[in-house]
Amino acid sequence: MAGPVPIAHSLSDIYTSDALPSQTKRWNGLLAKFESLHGRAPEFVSRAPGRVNVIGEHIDYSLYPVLPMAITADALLAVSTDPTPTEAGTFKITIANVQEAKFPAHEFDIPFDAVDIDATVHEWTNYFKSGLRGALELLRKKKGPDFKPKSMRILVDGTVPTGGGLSSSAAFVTASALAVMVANGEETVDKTELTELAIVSERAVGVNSGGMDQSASVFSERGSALFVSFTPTLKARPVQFPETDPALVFLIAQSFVTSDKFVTGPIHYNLRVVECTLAAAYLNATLNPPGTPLPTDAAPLGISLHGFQETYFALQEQAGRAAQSAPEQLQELITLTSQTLTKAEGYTREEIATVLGLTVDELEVRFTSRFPVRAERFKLAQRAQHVFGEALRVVQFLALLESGTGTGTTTTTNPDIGTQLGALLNATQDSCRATYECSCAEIDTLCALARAAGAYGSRLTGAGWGGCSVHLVPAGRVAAVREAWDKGYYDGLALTAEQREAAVVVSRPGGGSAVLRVR
Ligand code: NG1
Ligand code: MG
Repeated sequence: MAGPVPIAHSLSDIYTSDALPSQTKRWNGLLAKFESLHGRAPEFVSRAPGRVNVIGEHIDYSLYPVLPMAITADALLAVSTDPTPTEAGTFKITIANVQEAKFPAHEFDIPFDAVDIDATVHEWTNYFKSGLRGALELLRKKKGPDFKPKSMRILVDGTVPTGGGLSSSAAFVTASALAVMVANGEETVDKTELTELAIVSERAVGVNSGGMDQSASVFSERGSALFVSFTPTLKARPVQFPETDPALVFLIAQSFVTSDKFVTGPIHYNLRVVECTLAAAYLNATLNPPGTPLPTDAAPLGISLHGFQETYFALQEQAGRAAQSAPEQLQELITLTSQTLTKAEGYTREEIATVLGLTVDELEVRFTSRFPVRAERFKLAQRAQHVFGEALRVVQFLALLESGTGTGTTTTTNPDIGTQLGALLNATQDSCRATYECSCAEIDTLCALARAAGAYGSRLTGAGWGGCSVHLVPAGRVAAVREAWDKGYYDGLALTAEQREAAVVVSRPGGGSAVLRVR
C-alpha cells in the first residue's frame, strides 16, 4: 500500500515471531558493535529486505507486472549523523560492515553535489553510494540547491546472500537511500518515492535493472505476496495465498552457483534488457504503421514490449476493432511474434538497423552503448516469446490465487489449486531454460529433484544463471523434497556447515522496509 515507510517501535513490528529470537540477537550485536566503533549508539537503523520472486521473471524491465514477496533476510544500516562543517564543500561518509574481512571499511569525503561512483570497479560501497546519490538528488529537489548533506557514520549488516537471486543489491541500495533520507531530516519517506529512487539508483552500479526488487523491498507486507505493476504508474498491492489442505509451502533452495551481473551483464542480464528493447522496436516497425512512435516509458532504455502492446492494440481499436482482454492480447502477441520474428538464430545489428531505419552507429548509440553488451546476434524472437508468455502466466497465476477467495477471506474452493499454480511455475522454468536461456544445469537439477519428490512446481527465481530456485510444495512433501536435494545435489558439493544450513529455507512472506529509531 502507498504511504510512508513505517517507523517501527520494536523488532516485533518488523519480523515474524519465528524470526524474532535470532533477529534480536543480531540487532543487539549490530548496536553493540556500532557503539564500540563510535563511542555512541546509532540514532536509527534503516532496514530493507531481499525478496523471492514467485512468478514474473525477466519481465519487469519490459514493464509487465510481477509477483514477488519479501523474505526475512535483509540489509540493515545503523546510522548516526554529524553536523556538516559550514565552511567545507564536502561531507563525510564513514562506512563499515559487520563482515569486515569481506567488506572492508571506508571513509569518503564527498562534494555536496557530486557523488562519484566508479561502476567499473566492483566495490561493495558502490551500492551505498548509488542510494546516496539518488537520495541526495531527491533531497536537493525538496530542500533547494543550498542543501548540505549531513555527514554519516554507518555500520551495515546484510543477511541476503549476494549473487543468489534474492536481491541483496536492491535491499542494500534501498536501505541506503532510506538511511540518507532519514539522516537528512526526512521524518517520513514516501514508499513510492523511495522505490522509484532506488530503481534509478541501482542503475548507477552498472545494471540495467527493472523495478521488481526495490518494489518488493519497500512495499511488502507480512504474510502476503505483492502484485507489482509499473504502468501507468508504479503500484503494489498485497495478495494472500489461500489456505489449503495440505498447506502450500514455498521453499527456496540455493544452487551455490554465483551469478554476478557485474561480471556477466554484457552476455546475460544487460544483454536481455537490450534484446527485449530491440524486440519492441522491431515489432513496432514491422506491425504498426510506418513512423509510429513507441511511448517513452520507465523501462531502462525508454521503450518496452509493454509499450508496444499498448500502442498496437490502441491503433487496432482506433481502426474499429473490438477491445481485447489482457490475456487475449498476450495470446495474439505470441502468435504475431512467431509470424514476424522468424529467425531463430537471431538478428544482426545490420538487420535490425535496416528495419528500424537507422544506421548501425545510430542503433548502437540508442540501444547498446549505455551498458556494454557482447553479442553478434540478438535473439529477438525467443526473448519476446518468453516475455509475452510469462506476462500471461502472471495474469493466470493471480487469477488462480484470487478465484474463489472473497474479499478478506483466504479460503479457496479449488481443490487443485496447488497443482495448477505449480504447472504455471514449471512452465516459467521451461521458458527460462529453453527460450530465455537464463537457467543453468544446477538449477535444472534442483527443479527436477523437487518435482520428482512431490513439489507442485519448481523454477529459478531472480535473474538466474545460478542463484536461487523457488518451489511450491505441499506441506507433507517438504521433508521428502529436502532429502532429495541432499542426496541428489548438496551431498555432492563441498559445502561448509554454514552453507549447508543456509542452503534451503522455508520462505514466509515478510514485511517491507522500515526505520527503527534507537535514540
Ligand atoms: P536479481 O538478480 O535477483 O537481483 C534481477 C533484477 C530484477 C529482475 C530479475 C529477473 C536487478 C536489481 N534486479 O534480479 O529487476 O529483472 O533479475 O526477473 O537487476
Ligand atoms: Mg540484484
